[in-house]
Amino acid sequence: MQGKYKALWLDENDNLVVLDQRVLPFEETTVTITNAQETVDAIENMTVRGAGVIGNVAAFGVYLAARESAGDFDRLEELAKDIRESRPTAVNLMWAVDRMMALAKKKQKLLPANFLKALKNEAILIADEDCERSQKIAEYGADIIEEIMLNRELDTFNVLTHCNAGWLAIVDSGTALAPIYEAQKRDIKIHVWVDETRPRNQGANLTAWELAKAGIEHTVIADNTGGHLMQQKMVDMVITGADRVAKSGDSANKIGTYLKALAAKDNDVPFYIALPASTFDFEITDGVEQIPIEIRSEDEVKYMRGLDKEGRVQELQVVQSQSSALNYGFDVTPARLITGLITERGVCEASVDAVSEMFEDLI
Ligand code: RUB
Repeated sequence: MQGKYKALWLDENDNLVVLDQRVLPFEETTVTITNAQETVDAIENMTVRGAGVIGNVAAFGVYLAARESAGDFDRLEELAKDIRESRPTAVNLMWAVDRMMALAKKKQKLLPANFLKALKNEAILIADEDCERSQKIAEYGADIIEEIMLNRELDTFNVLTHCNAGWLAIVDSGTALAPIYEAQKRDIKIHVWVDETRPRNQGANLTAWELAKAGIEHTVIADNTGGHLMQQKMVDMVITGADRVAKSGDSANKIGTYLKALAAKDNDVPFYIALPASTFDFEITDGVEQIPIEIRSEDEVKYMRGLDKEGRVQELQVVQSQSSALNYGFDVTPARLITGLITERGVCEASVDAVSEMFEDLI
């Protein structure tokens, strides 16, 4: 079923095909995106999610928007703006749209066919670069795992992760899961504690699915379990992805990440964020104050989807109708709780000085 990348690819008509992440792990189906509005819908309704892949879909979305606006540059700018605003927290979305539109501006005098080709190639280049970044993150992260194993003479390495930051979230092996895939390649005995990640269960539904496919040992836990496991010395490292990271290292990630970082600090468990440079927002230094946090529909808290005993996918209401619910999508983990940032350029301390030094050319 899959094409060039595992989570998304172009079909023979140059439409974008994506794995439908809303129905995994119970169904493996795809959705075909043919224009800007369908791009916006797929990002908003979380057919695709995860900071990196949102950026890739947005980049291809700008290409589709250019095709649709047929030489009308003002129209293209409007459509690109709609795509850019489809979700507020993951900064890869804005980064990818801005990069595509910067190219579009430069190339707008080209013949229509050449203009489209340039945009398509740029979207492919972004995805190709993400694959390379992901592989670098894999290697730097696996080095840390190896080092901790050696120092502590561990037989099995236990990692805890929150949400999904695997190849469904960034092509083609993820951020937080990339070092885990690399550790498997290096024959390290690894076991993953998978936070279920309410309300949308990206851990239980997506991370567990990815790990099972790769044959990596894992156990799904209720979100509140991590602290207890850390007290019992059952977690050697926490790694998560991120949706936006300030210049200080303050990191926004799926709601609940902050609580894991607090528990990790209290128990001396190393807590790492894995991210490509495109997830930094160098414009801001105070993540808690400045990163916009998405508030999603209360229905995501009030309803849950799963298989019934007959094997049919059902959605069940789990909160009485009279109660309201509040659904913040993300929280911010302050830099002081983060052991290090695993990036494609190496492992960086979570501080303004270290980030500014490593990414000087991008700031
Ligand atoms: C996704 C989420 C992921 C990061 C990691 O939230 O918080 O942990 O996006 O992504 P949602 P990446 O499911 O609401 O999009 O792998 O790009 O670091």
